[in-house]
Amino acid sequence: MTDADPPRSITVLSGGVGGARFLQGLLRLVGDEAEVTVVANTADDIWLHGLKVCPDLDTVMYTLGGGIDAVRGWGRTDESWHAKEELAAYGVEPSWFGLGDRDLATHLVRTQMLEAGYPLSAVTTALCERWRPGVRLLPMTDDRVETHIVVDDADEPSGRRAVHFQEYWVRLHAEVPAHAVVPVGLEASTPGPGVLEAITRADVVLLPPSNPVVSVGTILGVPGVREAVRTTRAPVVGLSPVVAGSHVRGMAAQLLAAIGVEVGAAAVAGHYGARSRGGVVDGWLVDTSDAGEVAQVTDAGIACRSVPLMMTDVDATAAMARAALDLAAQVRR
Ligand code: FO1
Repeated sequence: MTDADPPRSITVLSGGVGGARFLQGLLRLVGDEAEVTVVANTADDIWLHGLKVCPDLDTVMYTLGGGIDAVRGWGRTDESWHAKEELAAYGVEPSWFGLGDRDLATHLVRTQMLEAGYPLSAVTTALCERWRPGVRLLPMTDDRVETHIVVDDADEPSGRRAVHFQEYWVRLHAEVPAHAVVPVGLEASTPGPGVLEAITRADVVLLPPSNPVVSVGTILGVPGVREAVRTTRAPVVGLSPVVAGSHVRGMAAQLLAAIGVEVGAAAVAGHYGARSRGGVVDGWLVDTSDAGEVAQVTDAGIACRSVPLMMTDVDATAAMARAALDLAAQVRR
């Protein structure tokens, strides 16, 4: 943390695995010096076997609450899969989604509360009573939004069909071309309780190395959110999810291609755009392997530094968080 007045409130727009890993480092760095609010993507959510599954909310909650399976990066540690096996034995589809027995309890509690009339934000607060993630975890919206991906399908007259994001990622392993990303319900959604205030009242807003299309991009697509990020008094700093031309993990490369954005650290910064030119970021961190792209980012009106961005452990992510807050302090002046 720089000697300048350290931020008291930090808001992070996060997806799942990548965002959660970064948040571990941020919390290690700021400890209880700052309140961290996470606005999480909910368009990966899926209704499955009558249950509402919220992968990004749960990944942040489990990772910061100590329940995550660190190898998978999602779902619960010490997991078993008996319910999944039994469903498959009945021939119940989808059988491709990894529904763990411990994880199932979260979806049962969530679905019961939703059916009792509680909004997703209230459900998330209730679940966090148990996990105590050390952040305020806010769904980007309480409305139903689901990302669908348009892929090739020879059986369709149009030659294409839309599949739920989870089918694209989990069943198809993002190995087929994504022709379009369709965030169903996004335009009709409204920001969840506390979301806009968390952005406009923050001392710093961070865009972690989450998927810029289906995670951060979707959060920015909730009507009102992009405007709040563009106009907040807080400096906005992002960390590149692309390192040396690769997304490291996940499917950012495939989805950037679907929206016609090059898979590069500077290209993603350009996609977000400089706030001074109508975009959403003031600062951007690229990995040391992409130091050659710093000038391109700076030319786009975005302050840029190259630092190690591989999230190998919490020390590494804490160093990334420190670099992001230092850059935020620099651009604030
Ligand atoms: N990812 C997989 O690759 N395979 C799975 O079977 C799987 C199941 C799963 C269950 C609950 C959950 O919260 C996440 C799960 N994920 C699985 C990860 C999930 O698809 C991604 O983390 C996000 O949707 C993308 O960020």
